[in-house]
Amino acid sequence: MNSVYSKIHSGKRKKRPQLAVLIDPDKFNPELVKLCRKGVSYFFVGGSKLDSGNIGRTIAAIKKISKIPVVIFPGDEKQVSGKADALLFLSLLSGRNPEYLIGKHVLAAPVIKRKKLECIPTAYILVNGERNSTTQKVTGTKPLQELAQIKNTALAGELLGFKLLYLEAGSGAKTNIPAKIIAGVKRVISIPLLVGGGIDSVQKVRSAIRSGADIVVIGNALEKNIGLIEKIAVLFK
Ligand code: 1GP
Repeated sequence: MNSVYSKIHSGKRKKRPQLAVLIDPDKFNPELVKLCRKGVSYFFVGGSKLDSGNIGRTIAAIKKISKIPVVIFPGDEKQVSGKADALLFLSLLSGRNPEYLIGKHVLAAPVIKRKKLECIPTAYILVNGERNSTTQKVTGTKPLQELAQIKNTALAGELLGFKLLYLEAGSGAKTNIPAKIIAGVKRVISIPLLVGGGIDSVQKVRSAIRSGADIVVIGNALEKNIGLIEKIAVLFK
């Protein structure tokens, strides 16, 4: 089966970490997409305050330039478009807000089904956060701090049947996910591990890979400096 999930899974099986470039449609820069060639496995598209029209237009624009699969990383239930190759169906397991655990999913489910979009159930865990991230504000939840709690939450996600685990430090976070937390979570789960938030240098990418990230997600740093993609992409060839 030629799905996005099988591509992710095959990267993990072959121990070949993959890179996802996150594009916020409000800050879409076609020049960045043009620079993404070898080394970039996915475009993630999403943002906290967008509608489906916005998402669809951005995906169509990316697809005109590039053949790299586009995956929706939705900020809310309206960010669904049949133009994407897949959607990460995120459940915010670090929080206790029912809307972000199941409520919004009930609203999005019939749309996803109608659009025949590949849907990848993803356990989403917000970690650390020295400042109030957008995710915290929008969802009204607090990030997890303690390693034992993070590991147990990750494990619960896997046992509940989620297909991916996403450790999130928050968009533009000052502190990215520490190596110790990535490595600790990696030891207890067998599903692919995504790591993102505040990764803005080659060193931080290298550290995430060494600690066990199967997919490293980068957004803000590339919006600020598109030239960084070439230095980072070589780590994924
Ligand atoms: C945010 O994890 C992603 O949801 C990427 O974060 O924009 O800080 O790279 P950055």
